[in-house]
Amino acid sequence: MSKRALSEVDDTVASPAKRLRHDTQQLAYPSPTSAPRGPTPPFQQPTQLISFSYTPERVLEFDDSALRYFVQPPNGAQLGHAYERWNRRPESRPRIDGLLRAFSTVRAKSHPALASGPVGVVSWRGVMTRILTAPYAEERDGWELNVMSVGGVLYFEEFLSEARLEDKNNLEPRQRRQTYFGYAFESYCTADKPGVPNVPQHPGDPPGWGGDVDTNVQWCSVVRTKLGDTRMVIGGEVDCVRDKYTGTTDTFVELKTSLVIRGPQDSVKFEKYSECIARLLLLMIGYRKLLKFYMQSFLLGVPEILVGFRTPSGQVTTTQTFKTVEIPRLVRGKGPHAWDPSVCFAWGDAFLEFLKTQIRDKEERTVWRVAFRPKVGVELRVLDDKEVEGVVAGEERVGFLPQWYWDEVVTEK
Ligand code: 0WD
Ligand code: CA
Repeated sequence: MSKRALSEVDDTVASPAKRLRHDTQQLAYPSPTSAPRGPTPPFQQPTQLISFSYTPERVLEFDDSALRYFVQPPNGAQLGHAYERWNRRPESRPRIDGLLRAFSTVRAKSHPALASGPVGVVSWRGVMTRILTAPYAEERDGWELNVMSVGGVLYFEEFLSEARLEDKNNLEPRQRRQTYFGYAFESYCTADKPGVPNVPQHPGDPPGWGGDVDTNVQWCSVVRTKLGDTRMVIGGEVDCVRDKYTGTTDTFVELKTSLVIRGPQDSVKFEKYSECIARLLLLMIGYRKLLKFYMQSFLLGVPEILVGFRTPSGQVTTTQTFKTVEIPRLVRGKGPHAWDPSVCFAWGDAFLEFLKTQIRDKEERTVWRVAFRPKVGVELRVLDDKEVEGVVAGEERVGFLPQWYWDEVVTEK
């Protein structure tokens, strides 16, 4: 307490950033194993606001040119195929810009789904996934988030230090290859048109290969949803749609791969016994990974997750589809590693309320940093001028918000 009081004494002399420099606020995670007290904050079914594509040149277009359709992958697909032809987008700072362009566009059109009330949070889906699953994070899963609050809206952007960026760009060859397996699975499972099997493009391409992997190309959906009292605009990458694109999230499919350690043919024997299947899948995928799969898809309203089980060398041995909303039931009460999504939603709601309380009435150019400490909780602090410079990184920005967006929201007020 005395420490806090001290740092508040020099209020009069310092800028807000300096004033709060040593002032760290903390919020502990709830117990991951006991059900949250009180009612679980409701999570509203996501409504799509807009979609967009990134072209091979990584240009954002408000069209569905990058949208893919689900096709059944061939038996025994080899995920190492065309590894050497992978057009790999280098890791850069994960910026919020694309999502802001989409948000700005739907606001300009006065989208009816935005009429129900003010938006409280704008974030990429991957960031929200990590926030909500934080009570279950393992020791090595620490990370940092940058937050700004402008005109009552909280903006989130993951913070990657130079060192972390470097690590991500210099993956061990083995890890790189495993990352590629995931993209190759997407290639086998998707086509340009519904129901039309992929035709090989290169000599030597195996049947069903959907084309070489280009990680520049992505199709993204931006949805509106609400957690507790907070309306949120969330954007994320969607792998493909099943049969047809309806302009809603109803036909979205998330594709995943998972390593099988035991004989996948076992699953056939258990097919009739749903309990056995559930246990087997849990063993094969792992509790924590299944929580990530679930939350990632749930947040964007993706109803189906298709998992391709692969051998260590990258051969798909079997696939299994999950209905996203049914996943929590597979896990409920299944031992000490079970998780409960209501813990995540109660935590997410508490975290957002914590931010709103702490950030109230502060200078809007302020950038906040939240450190997620596994098994402990979060720490919130204000960045000093030097740190903000690091966030701006010599680009035309106010904090992490692009200048054009800042001008747009500031002139609006
Ligand atoms: O540059 C970066 N470090 C990242 C950029 C990290 C994570 C995401 N992004 C970008 C995405 O490319 C997209 O444009 O942010 C936008 C929104 O993504 P999201 O949907 O919020 O991200 P997330 O849920 O974390 O990941 C979705 C997919 C992944 O699928 P799997 O099945 O592995 O979860 O985005 C892909 C990947 O296919 N993805 C990436 N693509 C290129 N570079 C990266 C990355 N670093 N990370 C995830
Ligand atoms: Ca995926």
